[in-house]
Amino acid sequence: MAILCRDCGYLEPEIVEGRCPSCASPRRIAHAELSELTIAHIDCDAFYAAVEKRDDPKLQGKPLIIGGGKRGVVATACYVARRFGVKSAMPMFKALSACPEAIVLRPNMEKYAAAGRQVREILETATPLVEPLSIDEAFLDLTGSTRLHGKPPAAVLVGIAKTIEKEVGVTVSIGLSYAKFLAKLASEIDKPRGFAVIGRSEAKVFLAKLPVSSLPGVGAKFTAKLKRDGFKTIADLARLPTGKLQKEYGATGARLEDFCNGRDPRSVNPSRKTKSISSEITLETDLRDADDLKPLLWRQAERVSQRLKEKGFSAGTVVLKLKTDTFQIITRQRPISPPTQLAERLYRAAEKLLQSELGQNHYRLIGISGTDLQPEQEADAADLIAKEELTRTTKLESAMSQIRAKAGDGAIYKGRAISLKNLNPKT
Ligand code: DCP
Ligand code: MG
Repeated sequence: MAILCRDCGYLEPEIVEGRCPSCASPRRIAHAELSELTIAHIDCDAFYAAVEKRDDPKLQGKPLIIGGGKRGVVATACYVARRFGVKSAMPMFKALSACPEAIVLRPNMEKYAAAGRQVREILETATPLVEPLSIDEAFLDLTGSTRLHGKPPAAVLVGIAKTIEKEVGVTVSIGLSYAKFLAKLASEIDKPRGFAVIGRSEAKVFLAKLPVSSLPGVGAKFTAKLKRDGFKTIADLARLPTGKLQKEYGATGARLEDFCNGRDPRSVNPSRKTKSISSEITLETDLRDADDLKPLLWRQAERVSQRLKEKGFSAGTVVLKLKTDTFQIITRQRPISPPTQLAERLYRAAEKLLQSELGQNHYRLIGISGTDLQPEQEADAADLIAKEELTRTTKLESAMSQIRAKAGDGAIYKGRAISLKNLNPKT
């Protein structure tokens, strides 16, 4: 039975009672499989709130809720506020009646995205096998990394948690196991600043008592169906004969049979498919007029077009993103057929979407994404667009790309982007 110090990562092969012999910390974790387990899930604690507390020492120790706005719900609450029963997705009025002294802040997504990226970069120093799941969590596969690091994954993970605390200023919880979904369940066990292990020896016993909704892919609807069919806990599923779940629920059932028996065939997959290509700009002054917004929109269309071409994609849907001066995010989308790589076509679709949003708000951010990505071979199929228009647009755009490649990004603007130069945007 090995024992790991959660503060300094010191790992002893045998349990020695008391504090860590290396750093005297009492925070130690013992497990027979500690040196063998390689799949980890790392999740930041009360992420948005942690970033805000990092940036404002006056918030330390106080109950803090991030949320509000039009939706009027809690995005997250710090662990002080959670003691009063405040939870994510709770209506704000309910949260404030549970914890009237809570400080409420609106989310600052750009800040959280930057912190999330920083966390990811630290994870990637330990292994290239990092699979991000959301802004604040990722799976890591540290199989075969013991020689490189000179220590087993459990000790490497302690180091990662310390680096994140020091460099990003937020804390994380770690789950360590041999399978992805078990690592994710483990990271929940001991939050915040947690480190929990689920080994092969206890996986089935651990799972048995959990509700079926703890399994990946079992959402509210499927949970209700399983309940109607008499299955409440994972043990209820695990005791079925082999093949029964597949017979009842098809491929989903087969997956469930794996999970409820502590098996997860999914590997940690760092190359998550690109789902969208986007470009956005935050403005120094909030803008509302078409004449000001359209040149910016054109510039984003050009950037998205450029990236689509670089990555060999075309976009089947164009999404317009706007953020109002009160930080509400508006997204509007429109299919584009045939899919495109051309700035001109991206722009025209986005412009139509923008047209319906004009006059209602001042905007502090405007952006375009190309989603529903298709291979570039399907882009701008000539027989489906007026031929003359297509060749003119393609020729013009490729000439502009060439000039930019030689002379830099600011070298050439199409007419509608000229007024950009006067706007002096932030990014
Ligand atoms: N989030 C949100 N709305 C939700 C849930 C989450 O806006 N219903 C946001 C706020 C969270 C962030 O996503 O800070 C990460 O989600 P988590 O579920 O990991 O929650 P936290 O990190 O806040 O808390 P925990 O310590 O439980 O992980
Ligand atoms: Mg989290």
